Amino acid sequence: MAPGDPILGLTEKYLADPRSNKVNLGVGVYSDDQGRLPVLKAVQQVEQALVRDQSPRGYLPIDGLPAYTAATQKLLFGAGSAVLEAGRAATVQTIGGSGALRVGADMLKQVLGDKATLAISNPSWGNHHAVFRTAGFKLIDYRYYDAPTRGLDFAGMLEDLGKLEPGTVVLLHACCHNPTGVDLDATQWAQVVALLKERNLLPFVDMAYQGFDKGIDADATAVRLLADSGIENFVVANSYSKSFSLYGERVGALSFVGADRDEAARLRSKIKQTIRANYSSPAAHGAKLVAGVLGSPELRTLWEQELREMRERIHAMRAGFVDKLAALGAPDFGFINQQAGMFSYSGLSKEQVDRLREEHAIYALSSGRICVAALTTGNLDYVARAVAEVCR
Ligand code: PLP
Ligand code: TYF
Repeated sequence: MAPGDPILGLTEKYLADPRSNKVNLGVGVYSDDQGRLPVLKAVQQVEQALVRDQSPRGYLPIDGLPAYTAATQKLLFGAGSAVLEAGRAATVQTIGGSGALRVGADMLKQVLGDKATLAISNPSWGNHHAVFRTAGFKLIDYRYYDAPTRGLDFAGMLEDLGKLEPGTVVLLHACCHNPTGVDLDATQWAQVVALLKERNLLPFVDMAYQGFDKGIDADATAVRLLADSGIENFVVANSYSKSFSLYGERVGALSFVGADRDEAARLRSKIKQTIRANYSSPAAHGAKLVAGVLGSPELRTLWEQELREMRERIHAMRAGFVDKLAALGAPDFGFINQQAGMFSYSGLSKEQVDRLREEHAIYALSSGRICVAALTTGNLDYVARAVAEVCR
């Protein structure tokens, strides 16, 4: 038997739990205030049009739906970006953000050969290690999370990145760091980008939560700074699973930036070769939904509004949770308001997490990671009381 996925395995346990007051703060999925996975109105409108039109179901090109990849480039780099004007970006549609990571890893491994090494934040999303290790990379950790302050060990991060061999691939979370919720600010990003350039490192940005903290452009700060940095090559994997609430449709994209238009064309040919030998071409439906929303000014505005509602609900749940815990006399959880996105490293120990599950039917990861996007006005009080109790 292969070991199960620690996050998805916990959801299986949660689903099998008969207690009616159960709460799943394990998996990273956004719920609305009724505890349901939202179906965005903008997405529904495109889907209804697709049903009406009943177009033929041919294969997509290897690199995906052109309207989808073009719209993706504008979201990542910004409309009017110099990288896009110069034709330096090769973007392909992938099977979710995970597929983007894997296609990117396979392609880089083929190019870099035995030297292929990836530096990963400590900690990081578990699947990062699995994907790059399986693709044949050597993995190195760089310091990131500072447990005593529940914040960023920025000095340690710079020191570790500064010691990497030139050519090392550096995986960076664009925003809403999974699992900690601890992000860099714009000034810190500028320093990291300068260091990556000086040390000739290859940036690989994973952006799975664009729009979930500050907004579409602010959350893309790392990508925009890299684009303006003069660094010739970098990679972006992005996912729409969260920002369109389209988890099961597997919508993501992989972008390789080259020195110029010619290099971008060579990069595209290499990525297509990797995809062809893997799954041949991506699935059409989810890409049509995203492209339909982003291609219509009205639906795009509606989507941005729905995305804003999601991030504002998360901010409100963070604030409400912190306030309730303070009112219950729990130790200070104020740092949760400083963390970004769906996750928070709560600082709860494995024993406290076990007690939450066994005594209160509240599921969290043994690392103490909780998904704050699963808190609702209906379960907030219950969860805060249980957390305060296991902290006593
Ligand atoms: N990258 C990070 C940091 C994630 O948290 C996730 C999780 O969903 C992904 C990538 C993968 O996204 P997808 O579900 O689109 O494969
Ligand atoms: O970290 C999470 O919870 C999300 C969802 O193998 C997820 O990224 C978790 C595990 C996994 C795939 C997606």
